[in-house]
Amino acid sequence: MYFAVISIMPDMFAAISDFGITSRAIAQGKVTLDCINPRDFTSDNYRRIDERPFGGGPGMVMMAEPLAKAITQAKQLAKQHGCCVDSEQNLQNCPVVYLSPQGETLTEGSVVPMANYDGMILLCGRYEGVDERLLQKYVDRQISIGDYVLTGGELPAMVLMDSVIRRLPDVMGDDQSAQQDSFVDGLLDCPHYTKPTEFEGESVPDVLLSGHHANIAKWRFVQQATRTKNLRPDLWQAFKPSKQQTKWLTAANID
Ligand code: 9WO
Repeated sequence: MYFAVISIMPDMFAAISDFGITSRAIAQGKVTLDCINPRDFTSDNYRRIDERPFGGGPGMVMMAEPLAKAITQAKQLAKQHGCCVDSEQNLQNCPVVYLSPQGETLTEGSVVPMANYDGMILLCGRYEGVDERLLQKYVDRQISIGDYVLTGGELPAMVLMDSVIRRLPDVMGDDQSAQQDSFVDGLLDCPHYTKPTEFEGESVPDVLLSGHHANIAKWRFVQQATRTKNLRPDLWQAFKPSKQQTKWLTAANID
């Protein structure tokens, strides 16, 4: 899967390219990440990418032209990396996404289909924002990672890439773990335990040491259900249990 980030702080993305599972996915050629700096598309000596806002007000606004040229470069690179185009050479499955508090809120449900994109071009704003004309003409989707305002779109872009990359085939050590994580089945995660069996006087639930896989599966589901019902009633309301899960819920007196 191809990712391009448009950012005046490209070095931040070392967090994705140089560490952890995302770094391994890049090393294995499952993911390509290009960091494109709009400053490289300026024509003045000061490499200006921001200007005072028309109409006055605090701060600076990112200018449309350097961003437009950077996005155009990203689209070229996406095509070179095999992202599909239509008969008019327009990218078909590689949206330009602006990370913004005004965007649709990212959830595991919206992440799942993103793993089927050929690529994503992520526009990271700074200062007070981006010239509206650039957003209108070049941005396909706006995505928020939550109802708070940050100093830039780079961290949200990394959150989005991490959530998508971990869902790509064979990226996680055990494909199952990507599927079993919180939210995938609409529930919060169950508790996890590992060695030692005794920690500061606290032991491990016996069922997890029993080797009885059916009982372990039932215990883990009941834990998920209890946590979700107590902590996220909104998720619990929307959850549709299978026949087996309904039997387990009845036996555990959870409704
Ligand atoms: C700034 C702002 C202030 C008050 C109310 C809404 C606001 N939106 C923005 C905004 O979009 N700012 C741009 C991107 C430029 C400044 C840094 N940016 C940013 C993106 N801050 N916070 C985000 C963000 C992105 C995705 N999910 C959560 C926050």
